[in-house]
Parts: sequence; C-alpha cells; structure tokens
Amino acid sequence: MLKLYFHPRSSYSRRVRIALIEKKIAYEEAVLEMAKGEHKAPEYLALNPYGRVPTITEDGLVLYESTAILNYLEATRPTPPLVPADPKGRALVDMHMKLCDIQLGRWTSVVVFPRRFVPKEKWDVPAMDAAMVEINKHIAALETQLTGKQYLVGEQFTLADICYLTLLYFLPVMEITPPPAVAAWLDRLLTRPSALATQPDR
Ligand SMILES: N[C@@H](CCC(=O)N[C@@H](CS)C(=O)NCC(=O)O)C(=O)O
Repeated sequence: MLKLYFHPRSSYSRRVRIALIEKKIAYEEAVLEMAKGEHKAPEYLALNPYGRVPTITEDGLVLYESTAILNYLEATRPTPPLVPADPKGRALVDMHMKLCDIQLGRWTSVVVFPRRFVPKEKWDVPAMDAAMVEINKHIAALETQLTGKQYLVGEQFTLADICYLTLLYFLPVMEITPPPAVAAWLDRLLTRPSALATQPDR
C-alpha cells in the first residue's frame, strides 16, 4: 500500500493529501514529528536525503518532491483526472505547477514560515518585505490569468490549482487581500471537501 510521510501543517504535504482524497486512493499515514526533528533522523534521511516532507513509498519506489508525487499519482491513477486530456492543457498545468514553486513558493516561505513559527523580534524584516514585493507581483499576474475563468487551466480543477491553494491559503497570514478573480478562485478551491479535510491551522 502507498505510504505517505508528512506533517499535517506542511503545505507541500497537503498537496499530496488533497490529490489522494480527490482520487480516493487508500494509503497509510506516517506523521513525522518535525518539532522533534524526526524529518532529520537517520531512518528518514535514508528515504529522503533532503529531510523534507512529503515523501511517498510504493512497491519499492521512494518518491519526494510534491509535484513529482502529484504527477506519479496522475500517471498511475488517471481517474478522476486532475489534468486535461489534451497535450496543450497538460503542458499548461506543468507550466503553472513550476511557476507556482519557483515564482511564488520560494517567496511565501520567506514570509509565512516566520509569521507562523518564529517570534517577531527574530524576523528578517528586509528579506520579508522584499519577498512581499514578489508575492504581490505574482498575485497580480494570477489576477490577469484568472479573470473570467473558474480554474487556471481548461476550466477544470487540476494539479496546478492544488499546488496554488496550499500556498495561497496563507494570504491572511501575509495580510494580503486578494483581487476579485483570485479571491473567487481561492474560495472555490478552499471550500472543496478535500481542501477542508486537510486544512491546517494558520
Ligand atoms: N520542494 C519540496 C518542498 C518540501 C518542503 O519544503 N517541505 C517542508 C515542509 S512544508 C519541509 O519539509 N521543511 C523542512 C526542511 O526544509 O528542513 C516539495 O515540493 O515537496
């Protein structure tokens, strides 16, 4: 059986949990106590040398990086589909997943992690302010792309929406009020049963 190593407050783990629920895939849970450093323990580093969550194992396969895991789940369990059937739609999903990580996730972690877990006096405020500029630029680009649309790609809920929702769930933590198309899209995503079932505290 597929086994998922994760933490309930981890955004990248949440992506995989959402896909598992959407696709009704049975799996075994292995929660790592990250506060106790279990993700840096030798047994876990033997599976994932980067010491991050999520990781999955199945039939001898050990796989980490949330987007690689999402693609694996899609390839092995194509129903219900979380990517469009046509190559162009599929390529657009890949593009958005990549941009979500390199243009948004990179910066949200600079702001969200300290705001959730670090006392204010230890914040690197200039770094967080610089990250906020990039985050707001990205949200403006999303607003243009989403205007008049229900979802990012092909008018269906896809892996790209999953990647974004777990990061943008923390907009209130960043004290960002999203523009209208992004707000409506996020509301659509965050009220799905799979998102509600995996919702961490902010
Ligand atoms: N690119 C990775 C990011 C995973 C990640 O950063 N996970 C965080 C928790 S949300 C983590 O394990 N952090 C611990 C660390 O970096 O030491 C993915 O997509 O899976």
